[in-house]
Amino acid sequence: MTFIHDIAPDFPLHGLLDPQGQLSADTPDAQRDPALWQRAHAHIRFTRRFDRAAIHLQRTGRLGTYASCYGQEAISTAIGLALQASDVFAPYYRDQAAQLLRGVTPLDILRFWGGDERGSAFARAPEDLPNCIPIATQLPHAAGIASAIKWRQQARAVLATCGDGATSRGDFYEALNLAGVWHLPLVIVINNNQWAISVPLHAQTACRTLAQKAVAAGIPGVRVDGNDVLAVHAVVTEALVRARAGKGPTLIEAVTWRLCDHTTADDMSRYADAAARTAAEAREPLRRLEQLLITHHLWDAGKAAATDAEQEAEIVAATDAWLNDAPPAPTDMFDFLQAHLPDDLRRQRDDFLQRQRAAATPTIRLPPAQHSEDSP
Ligand SMILES: Cc1ncc(C[n+]2csc(CCOP(=O)(O)OP(=O)(O)O)c2C)c(N)n1
Ligand SMILES: [Mg+2]
Repeated sequence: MTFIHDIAPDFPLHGLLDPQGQLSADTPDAQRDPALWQRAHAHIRFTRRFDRAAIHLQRTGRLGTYASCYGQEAISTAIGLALQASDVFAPYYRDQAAQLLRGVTPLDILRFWGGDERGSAFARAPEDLPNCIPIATQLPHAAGIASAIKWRQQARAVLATCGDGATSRGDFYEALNLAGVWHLPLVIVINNNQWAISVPLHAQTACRTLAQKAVAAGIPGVRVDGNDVLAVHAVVTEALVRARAGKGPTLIEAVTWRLCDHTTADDMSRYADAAARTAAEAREPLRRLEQLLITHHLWDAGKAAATDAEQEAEIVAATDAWLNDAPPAPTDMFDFLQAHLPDDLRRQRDDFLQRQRAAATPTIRLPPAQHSEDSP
């Protein structure tokens, strides 16, 4: 008898840049390009700086709940660098790095986490989906977009992201199955940060890897070191090239560790082992990239100071723009909901406007009418 476990295919962890900043001998030419290293490095630094500023705004009561991406920036940065402008990106809530590379602005992101609908109306990435908070619902949407692209015979790909916890949801399996059976130009990248809020991966699934979930959908599944921006860039680029060329979908599991609280509403010290966190910190993505640049004389204290000043100025400008932002129109909650409001919501909107106008018109308040107990 052969047990299914014995024949489960193996999913090795792909890597190019190790935690000491050593580049593997089999690194493809595209990932040997110092311009790519510098771009990725500058962007991870920028995203990290922006992330800190957003947490600071939340901690001082000037931003709503915020989901940090600290320690996981390499995955999203590689995605942003691998996507072409004509592709479609369906993010989840830890994809600040890719969104910034797609032309979503820091102000857009602050507006989003501040509860302002204008933060999802990206001027420079109009076809990308807005940030997705409901777990995994972006994945069937992405499969739908991919099927439209296939129907129109366009050489474009859709890339959707999700977390490890999201892979337990029906939406994940449905999207994957549809992508397989319809051979869709869809790439799904899982940010496996080992946690779904306080639920560790081993309590989430009995699977040894998340990449192997591709097997049931009949599509390729790839496992990559999510702290290695060059390896993620290589596997995502390859999957996107395949998708655009009509060669079907890919599932990518990018393995990392959530070095931050789930959101600013969480305190991971209550459930995460401090030693495991320290071990994970040693494998974070920025230091190894910095080491690679130093080895090739592309990074030094002077460059750091100049970049720091430039990035700080950009973030201060975005923060100021957010703090001085004109308030959104209250009708935004209707107007950003659906392209064509159904009648009941249209009536609610009209009613809301009427009440608002009435509230704004000063009225003389009369004392309540006197009436006897038995009046109708
Ligand atoms: C449909 C749905 N169920 C539950 C939640 C509450 N929730 C928010 S984040 C989260 C955990 C998600 O974990 P994972 O997919 O691993 O992503 P991560 O936050 O770790 O990046 C849950 C259960 C939600 N937002 N949507
Ligand atoms: Mg997770």
